[in-house]
Amino acid sequence: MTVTETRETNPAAGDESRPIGFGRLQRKEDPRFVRGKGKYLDDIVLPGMLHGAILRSPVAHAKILSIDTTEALAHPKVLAVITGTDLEGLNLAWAPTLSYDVQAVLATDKVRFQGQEVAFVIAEDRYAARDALELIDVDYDILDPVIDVRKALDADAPIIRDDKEGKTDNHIFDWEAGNEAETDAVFADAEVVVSEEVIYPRVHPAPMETCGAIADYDAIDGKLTLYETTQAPHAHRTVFALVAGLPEHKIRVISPDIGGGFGNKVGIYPGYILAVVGSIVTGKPVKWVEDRSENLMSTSFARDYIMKADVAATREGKILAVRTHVIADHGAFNASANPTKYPAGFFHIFTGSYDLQAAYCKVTGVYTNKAPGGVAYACSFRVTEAVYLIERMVDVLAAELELDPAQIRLQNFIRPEQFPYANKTGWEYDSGDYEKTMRLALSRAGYDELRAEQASKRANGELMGIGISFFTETVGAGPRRHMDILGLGMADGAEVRVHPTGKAVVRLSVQTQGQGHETTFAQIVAEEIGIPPEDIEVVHGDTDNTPFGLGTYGSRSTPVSGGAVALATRKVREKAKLIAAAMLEVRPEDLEWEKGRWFVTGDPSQGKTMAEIAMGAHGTVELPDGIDGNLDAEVTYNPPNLTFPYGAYICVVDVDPGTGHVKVRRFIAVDDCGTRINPMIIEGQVHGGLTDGVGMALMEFIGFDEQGNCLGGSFMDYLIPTAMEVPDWETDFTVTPSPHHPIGAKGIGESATVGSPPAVVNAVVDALAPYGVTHLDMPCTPDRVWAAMQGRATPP
Ligand code: MCN
Ligand code: CUN
Repeated sequence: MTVTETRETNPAAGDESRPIGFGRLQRKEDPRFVRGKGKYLDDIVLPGMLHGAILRSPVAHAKILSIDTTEALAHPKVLAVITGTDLEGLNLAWAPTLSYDVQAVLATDKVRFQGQEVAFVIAEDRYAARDALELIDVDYDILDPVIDVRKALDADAPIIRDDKEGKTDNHIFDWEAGNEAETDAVFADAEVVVSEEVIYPRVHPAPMETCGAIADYDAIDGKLTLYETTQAPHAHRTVFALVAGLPEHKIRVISPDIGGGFGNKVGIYPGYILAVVGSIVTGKPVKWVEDRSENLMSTSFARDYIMKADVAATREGKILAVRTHVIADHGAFNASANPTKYPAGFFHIFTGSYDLQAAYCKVTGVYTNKAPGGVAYACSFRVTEAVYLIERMVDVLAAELELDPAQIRLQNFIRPEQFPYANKTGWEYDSGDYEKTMRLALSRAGYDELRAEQASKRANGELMGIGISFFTETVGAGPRRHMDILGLGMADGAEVRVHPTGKAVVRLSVQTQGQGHETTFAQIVAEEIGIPPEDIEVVHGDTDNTPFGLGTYGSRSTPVSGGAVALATRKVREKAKLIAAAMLEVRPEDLEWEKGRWFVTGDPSQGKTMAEIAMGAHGTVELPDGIDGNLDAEVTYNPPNLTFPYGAYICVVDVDPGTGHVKVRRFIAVDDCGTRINPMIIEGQVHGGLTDGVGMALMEFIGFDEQGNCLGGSFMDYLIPTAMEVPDWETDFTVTPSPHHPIGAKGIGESATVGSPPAVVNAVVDALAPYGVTHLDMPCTPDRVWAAMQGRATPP
């Protein structure tokens, strides 16, 4: 059954800071994680299992003249070496991407980025497979690479995708939102216009566990069991069925414990397909697990947007309109994982939290000789880029008008009575009280005292900065009518079963990567039918044992799957009512619900608990017509809209005037994700996301040299933050439930990663105001900060 209408009473209504289902519950999954008993992909060892390793291109752009595998095949422990030519014979050399492009599984004609997959060795052990890579001889004819995205569309730029018939440039798409003419008209009459080029550099999600797969193909019954590090097991199974031509019912995708995904584990990588081919070819299970450099150099990167933006305003600081043109670097294949109709993801929420008269954006996607990807790293489908742009631009405007950055935001917020609010690019924001959240953050920070402290420090030549960011997210894709990936509508299923003794199991289509679903989804069931969370088992990550759904990304698990779980559990509750009525020999209308129990109106002593009803459902009681003999229910939830969580962040930094080193001294984060299920898990999500934000703002960077060598290919060069670089987070919250979500919850998983980078950069720029600095691109490394203080161009 598909449910679209969901306006039921929100259980937290009337007591809006009450969490759901026992609230701050310790995570059910942690006993196994903290004792080292998690079962990750690389922990799985199957009998007779072989190991695969990938030979990768050392150069960014080259013709392949020849590949000689003779010596590798002669290695005593090597069973097979697969090249692109072998895959061509199986029609598998190219695979479709999630953006309707194709991507080389193994290169046949050319290599198009450093780190691209060229050959696959299968050997008895991982060491032998790795050693044999060095025995493969590839003859490359080096071509000029396209590295600078600004030159990718020049007439004389080398053509990267000459595999596509008739392709004569590196252009992928132009996509626009909003109304250009209306926006230009507002600009023409505006008193003040500020402009800036804002770059969100290429970064990488770098999860603790890299990507991998184990394929186990059984030639006798034609069944493929595929263990994968995936955030979306069901979508992967369908794509494998479509790509490899394997019957879908013969494919079982299992996603074991995942050591962090952050969007890195949404796509289907060549290594996964190669493990499958390897298992079919050798008749044995084949494991492939990438190392850190492979992960950083070849799997889905994030961002890489160059955004030229203008803001129109009045002299008093009323923001009237925003427009932007973005050049989006998608790398060598367009493999970004966004809903089909949105090639720039949800970037068109770049109007932010402000009530504008007009807005327009145009995004141009281009190919370069870099790794493919783009939609990853807690981005909520590129809301990261959108929030960074608008929150940086509001500060640019505030500086121009000499207005306080807190004041200018308060002055322009969408007001509570304007919700549901239709913005100028097509979104309907569900609910919000932005001023309340902002004022709470300002008071938690002691904003006025901070400004006073800053003034006295400045008088002493000390550099202190205060940065504000106020973000609105859009998370929880679908509805399916507007949103799909490769034609699969974005909805999610949930199934609840109550066993005869009153213990329950809930099966999900989404997949936790560390977010604590085993706890929070049990809490939703507990809230709805009163069974304690410890009596509820959460099953996920196995397509043979869970209902279909699109998976975990874009912070959609709670907004979509959480809705499915609440509604399925309410179906169980209604079914329980009919069964209880039969057991008590009364009419269902005469029953009333209290948590965990149906009782007779006016006679509370006459009632049945869920456990008694469950036994009744499976027992010998004569059940009413239309009620089958169980206490189970299933729902596919197609959300009517996305949810719009938001937050106010304030960052305080000190900059060393001698070295340009930035120290984050304080960070205040007030989030509103609607009804809160588990406050402790929410805080954990926010702490993690804030750490990401400090990392991106100050350290993380995937750069390339002119030849296309990746300069961020190891943790020696790609710097990620540790406890040393971050302060003690100061978090707080407001609660503005989503009016359309069954429990009023909005997503939280990506909010802090989305919202924090502009707060940090705004703080750094604020600290550098005495030097006349009005903008600085991330990452604000000491050399860049120091160069800005000298009035010099940003070093690369
Ligand atoms: N939650 C809650 N109350 C709410 C909203 C959420 O208690 N109102 C809880 C949820 O039930 C869930 C957690 O917070 O346990 C995150 O929920 P949600 O916002 O629905 O996000 P998802 O579960 O869909 O997680 C995806 C999101 C994304 S897209 C990225 S990227 C990211 C993130 O989560 N990757 C993560 N957080 C991560 N955290 C960890 N540890 N590891 C990752 O890979
Ligand atoms: Cu954009 S990263 Mo999360 O949606 O998996």
